[in-house]
Amino acid sequence: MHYADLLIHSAQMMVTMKGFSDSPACGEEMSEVGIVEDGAVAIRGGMIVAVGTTAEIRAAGWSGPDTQEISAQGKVVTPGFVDPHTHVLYAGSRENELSLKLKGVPYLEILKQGGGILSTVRSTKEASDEEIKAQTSRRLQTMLSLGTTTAEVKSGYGLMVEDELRALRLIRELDESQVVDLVPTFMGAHAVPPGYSEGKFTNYVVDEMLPVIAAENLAEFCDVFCEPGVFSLESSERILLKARQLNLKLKMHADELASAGGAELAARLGVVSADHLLQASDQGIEALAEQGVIAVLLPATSFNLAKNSYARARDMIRARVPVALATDSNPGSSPTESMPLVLTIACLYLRLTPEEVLAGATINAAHAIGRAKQVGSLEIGKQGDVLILDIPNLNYLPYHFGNNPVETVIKEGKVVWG
Ligand code: IZC
Ligand code: ZN
Repeated sequence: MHYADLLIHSAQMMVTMKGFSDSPACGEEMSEVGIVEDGAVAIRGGMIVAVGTTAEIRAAGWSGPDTQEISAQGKVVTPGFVDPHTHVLYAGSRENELSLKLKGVPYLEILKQGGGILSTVRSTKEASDEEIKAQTSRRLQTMLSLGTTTAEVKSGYGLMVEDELRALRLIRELDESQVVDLVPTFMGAHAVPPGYSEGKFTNYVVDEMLPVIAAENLAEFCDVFCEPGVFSLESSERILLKARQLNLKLKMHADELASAGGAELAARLGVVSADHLLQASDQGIEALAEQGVIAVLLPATSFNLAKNSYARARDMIRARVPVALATDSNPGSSPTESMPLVLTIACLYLRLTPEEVLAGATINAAHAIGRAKQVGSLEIGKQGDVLILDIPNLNYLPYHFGNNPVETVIKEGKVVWG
């Protein structure tokens, strides 16, 4: 008999999210979270080998003399959170923009004046590789302590080819040197740098950057900030079509600040995910549902922009668009690393249930970054990425906010935090 290396047992409530590894949970499926009472999960060689009640797992004899056992009595056990949209690789911060925001200066106006994204481009360029990695490692460690075990990370604070390549190389080095699994996205089309028109920079992204980025094999996805005043629908389409030709998977920042047909374009291109979507039209939402595009919603960004405007998550779920949730962690519009905070805001302001927010932060998030076969649920054959939450039931997770509900983080069968 091969015994487990780790057995987590006696969970008051274990939420498995099982059954959605092939396609994301849509509509009422987002409430089918696979709850097991008195739950247990056994891990061997970093992978889940058994999931069930404590009695079932004990009867099957998974626990041997060298098996580490952790009791989750009175607690909730879930898959590790997957954060499918972050911009965590950068140096510096932008707390100076807070007073501008409070005076009513819009986010895109700060960018037009050479601040915003362009200010982080400058502070990142001035920093050494070691400084960028040290600052980003700290953010990733905070994310891990808040339950995130897998995260997407975008480039986009380089804008010029050598700086974007550097960012993607640093993401790869960080993936190897710290615990959180990282999925790299090329986002050279994040802002138009000084000295370029949008058209000229789009040509540069398509003709100069994308071929080099694809040849270096450092990115899995390509993303674009598709927004009036940043990259138009036409520019975004050109960039994404070229990226697809070069075998990159596609994502889009769509309809965040203005309703401009971003969701419709995302559906027409059949991107993996369309993100933000605060201003998506009814037709746009229908089109996303028809194409099976995942809506990655970023309610902490809405909260932090402080305009009382949130994505229409209920309409999306009613239309059977698969919904995922992310932090959008970035120094401008969402300076947080906290998935638990995102879950609370999603519950209160996107009007999602505790079950739906957990589906959005685990299995649907894994689908949004092409990792649903590896992570996002507690099922045999998946990575042993597990959270023990010091809460008595699932409702408590979004209910008690502003603290950290995570007691223990297990990554590939090893206790890595708590
Ligand atoms: O640094 O402001 N929205 N990109 C698009 C961001 C926010 C990141 C930033
Ligand atoms: Zn973003």
